[in-house]
Amino acid sequence: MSPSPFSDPDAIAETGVIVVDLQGDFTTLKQGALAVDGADAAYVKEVEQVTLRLKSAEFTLFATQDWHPKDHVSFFTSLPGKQAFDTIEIHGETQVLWPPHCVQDSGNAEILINPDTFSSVVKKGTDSRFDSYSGFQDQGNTPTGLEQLLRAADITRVAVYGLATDYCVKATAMDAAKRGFEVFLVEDLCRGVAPDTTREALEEMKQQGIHIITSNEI
Ligand code: VGL
Ligand code: ZN
Repeated sequence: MSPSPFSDPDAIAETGVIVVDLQGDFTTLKQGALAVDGADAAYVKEVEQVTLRLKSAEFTLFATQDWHPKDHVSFFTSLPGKQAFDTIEIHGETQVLWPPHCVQDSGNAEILINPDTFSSVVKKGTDSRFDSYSGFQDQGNTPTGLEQLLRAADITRVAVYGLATDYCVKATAMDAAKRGFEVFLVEDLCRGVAPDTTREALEEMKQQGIHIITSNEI
């Protein structure tokens, strides 16, 4: 077995950990509006434990937070006659219309790990006109600031996990790879909205050169 790329202090200093959208609305634990299968109490506890272990090991930790205004374009309630999970075309892309979720300042928009754990929490999807699955930029190409934070911390490599594998985790990992970071997707700390799109997401990430690993490898 090759040595873990995370074992020596220099490697750890260059590695950022990005915890994606670990928020009540995506969990069954908090009976979220967009609860993802398997995002239950045991899952959240495991993510928290591993994240705290990585903090003790001195990785630099980042979190993304879906943070939508009440009238957000991705909510089915923003369009007359639409239902949850209908799809429409916006800006030439297919947009799933979600139940309202992660509404700014609502309890279920809170991150389920103490925010002080992270060196930064990056909010996304804050513009009512654009969705933002990626933690790096929204669909109107406005950056969130995450890339600058990673560069300022001299990070070249990222480990990514959280919710949901087939949407925000995938988009964030793919965007990191496109920006030249070496990306490790921690599969056992992710849960997906649907099995088929989750399988496809893992395949697409592999093809992009993203390493698919498990939490015991980091
Ligand atoms: C997400 C759907 C809508 C996610 C966010 O975090 O994967 N999915 N907004
Ligand atoms: Zn959202």
